[in-house]
Amino acid sequence: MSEQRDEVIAYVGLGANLGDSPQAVRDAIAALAATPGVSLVQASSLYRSAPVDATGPDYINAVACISTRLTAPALLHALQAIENTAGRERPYRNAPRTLDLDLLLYGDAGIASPDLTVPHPRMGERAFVLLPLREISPGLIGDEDLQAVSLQVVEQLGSFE
Ligand code: PH2
Ligand code: MG
Ligand code: MG
Repeated sequence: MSEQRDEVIAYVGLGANLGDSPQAVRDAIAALAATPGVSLVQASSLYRSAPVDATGPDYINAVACISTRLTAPALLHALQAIENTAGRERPYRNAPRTLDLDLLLYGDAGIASPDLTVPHPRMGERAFVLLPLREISPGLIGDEDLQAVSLQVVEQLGSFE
């Protein structure tokens, strides 16, 4: 019998602040949906915010909910391949980027490997993650979670902006 993995619900944070960022985020959502072993469940609207702990133009962010039969490391690899196709360069930490795809949640797994930490260690400090996440999965984010990031200015854009 061939090995058959159960589908896992996972959440991916998308961000970009170089080039045509809205288009890069939309293209990345399409690339995720087209990845073998990944089905797109729902994508949030696009959001605009100033860089947090970083420099450069405003970011465009979104969050996608996917269902996947990929393992977490295989999914991470697929995310990095999509980043690389978008011309992602890594000159220094938190440098402006054409595309950033972060694995936020992978089922209820806790992962601490040298390459991957899940849940994403900084997601709770970032309104640009929590607001789109709450848009698509309100049950995941409580009022207290949003309270903690309420001073961060994040503008919700239409999905087609
Ligand atoms: N990503 C970072 C650092 N800072 N700021 C915003 N507004 N959006 C991001 O996606 C972002 C950031 C590192 O990945
Ligand atoms: Mg990131
Ligand atoms: Mg990243």
